Amino acid sequence: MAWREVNFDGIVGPTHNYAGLSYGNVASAKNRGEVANPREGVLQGLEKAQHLMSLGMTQGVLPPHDRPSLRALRAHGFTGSDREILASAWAASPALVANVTSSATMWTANAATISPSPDTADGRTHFTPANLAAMYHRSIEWPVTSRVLRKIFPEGERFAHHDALEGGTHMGDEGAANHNRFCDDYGGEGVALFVFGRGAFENASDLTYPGRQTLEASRAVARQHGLRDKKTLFVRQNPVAINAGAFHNDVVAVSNRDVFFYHEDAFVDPDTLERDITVAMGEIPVRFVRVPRAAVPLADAVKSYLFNSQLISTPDRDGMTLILPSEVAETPSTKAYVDGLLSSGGPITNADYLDVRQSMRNGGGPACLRLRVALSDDDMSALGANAVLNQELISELQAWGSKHYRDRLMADDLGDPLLMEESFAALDELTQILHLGSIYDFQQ
Ligand code: SUG
Repeated sequence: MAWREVNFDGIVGPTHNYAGLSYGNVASAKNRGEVANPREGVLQGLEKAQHLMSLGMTQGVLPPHDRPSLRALRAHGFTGSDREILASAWAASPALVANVTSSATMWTANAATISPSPDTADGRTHFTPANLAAMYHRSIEWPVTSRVLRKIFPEGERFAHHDALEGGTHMGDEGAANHNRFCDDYGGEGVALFVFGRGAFENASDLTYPGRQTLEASRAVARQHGLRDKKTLFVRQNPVAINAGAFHNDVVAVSNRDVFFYHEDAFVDPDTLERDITVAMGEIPVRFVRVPRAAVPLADAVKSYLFNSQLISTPDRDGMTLILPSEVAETPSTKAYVDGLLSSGGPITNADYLDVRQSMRNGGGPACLRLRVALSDDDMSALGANAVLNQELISELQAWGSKHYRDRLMADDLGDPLLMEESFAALDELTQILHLGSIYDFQQ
């Protein structure tokens, strides 16, 4: 049976803006207060999805969430009609409104951790939505994320869903951004590598920025997915990388099948890690592409998002392809490195540069915008909703975004009731396009 990796990209939401909400995320802090262009953002994201389709990849989408989150505002004690809730919350705390209006759900690498069926004890694909407890604006995402995932991957014989981990920041879980899976073919048994920032019950005094993911959270996800001990590894992210702005491991490392492309400073002891991965993989050799800091300083890796690229196997190309943000081509050290990499005779032979600047300014590169799911032909036939793209659907989404989205959004606009109403109207229409049913609170 044929297997494939499907990338589910987060659709940029109509309230995409630069509120500087993520401490430890250098781009989010730097661009605080800038003017955002949600329409350009949604079209850039769809363009990326379209590019992957043109390479023969199967491509899906996940919808943005309803923002402002009236559910969150009600939980803060605001009452009345939708307009009254927004007006009183805006009068009380524009910062709170900015948090509940963020379009951060576009970064679907943080939506969930997924273990495909060859790796799990019960032979089903397991999903745990990430609690994203480290950042308030993201901690409110998981209930809608879970509803969406359950629509697309119906619970039952093939797919199993868990709730997000309880326990607040002690059990902080950031989803697939801190998870890599090594395998030969996608349908073969894989090795899961979970990367954490700190222990839940320790004082990580070596961190200046938050270590968002804990070891205990990673272990809990692995346990509830039924992963095999010998095929599951846990490694701490290098505090040096976190303190340099790599708030998720996918800012300094990316894998695909048997290839691991990562920065020398991503892990404290890369030699031991390579040995552990090699042992866990058994017969299947892993190809490591370790990028030395002498070639690419850590600061350039974080600034350009070299490692936040998508590393993919396309049907028509022999070697693997990197889907990189344009910033990599504009940073001399990373551009030179990639040029050399392609002619080095190694596993990565192609590099495509794409413009996702609206997302990049909030610290979200190509890899942040996608959630990977390894699926068999039978899994594909069991999917619900209409979230896998074809040319017609992508054109429909482009027209939908162009019609509904503003081309200019600033912090001062977030209290505007018209923005809320426009956004809900757009999302209501989107649920019809994607056959998602009523997933938003305003539709219940
Ligand atoms: O969680 N930025 C996101 C970026 C997530 C990137 N994802 C991965 N690396 N996989 C975050 O820090 C900024 C929103 C703002 O400031 O308005 C934000 O949430």
